[in-house]
Order: sequence, then C-alpha cells, then structure tokens
Amino acid sequence: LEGYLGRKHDLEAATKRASNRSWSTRYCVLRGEELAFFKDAKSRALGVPCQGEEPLGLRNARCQVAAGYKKKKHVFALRLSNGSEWLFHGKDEEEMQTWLQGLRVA
Ligand code: I3P
Repeated sequence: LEGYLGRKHDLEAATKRASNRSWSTRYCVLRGEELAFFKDAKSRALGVPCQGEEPLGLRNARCQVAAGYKKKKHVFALRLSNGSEWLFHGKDEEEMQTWLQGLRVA
C-alpha cells in the first residue's frame, strides 16, 4: 500500500507535543512493519528516502479515525508503541479506510 497522504506530527511522546506541528504531504509506503516516507512518487521509485525521516515502526501501533480532529475530514491517527502520534489526511473516506485496514494488519 502506498500513496500520498497529508501528515502532521501531533505527539512526540505520550505527554510531549511535537514541535513541528504543520501539515505536509508525503508519499507514504507501507512495507512490512514499517511506514516509510518519500517526498514524491519519483523519489520513491528512485529509492531516495525523505531526508532525515526515519520510517515509523508499526509494531504494537494503533490507528483509528481521528474523530476529535475537526479541521479536516478523513483524518486518522497513528499511535506508536513509544507514545508518539501522527495524524494523516486522506483525500476521501475510502482512501482513509484503505490505510486504516492496511495499518491494522501490518
Ligand atoms: C502550525 C500549523 C498547523 C496547525 C498547528 C500550528 O503552525 O499552523 O497547521 O495545526 O496548530 O502549530 P506552524 O506551521 O507555524 O508550525 P492545525 O492545522 O491542526 O491547526 P496546533 O499547534 O494547534 O496543532
């Protein structure tokens, strides 16, 4: 599973707000137990990772619709085992559900 999603870092750890809180677009690639980020489909094809961005480890991660987030639709939250949390913005309901399913079986 891969494609463009909006992404926002919400929590750096369970009780620590992320410092960079702005939304940005990433080409996201779900592979095995990792979610990797690329600037765009081209850099993904070339295998050039988005600079400085480690893939997120999905072991024991949880994801769900971000029902409390009202500023955009089709937003889901991914909470990692270390307590950090990321919001992702899909283009529609179907895309969001596809990612939620994919992440849940990762
Ligand atoms: C952030 C940016 C985000 C906003 C975030 C701001 O500022 O405006 O869009 O999140 O609000 O801190 P900056 O670009 O200067 O880092 P929302 O779009 O979700 O409001 P927040 O700190 O309340 O998360």
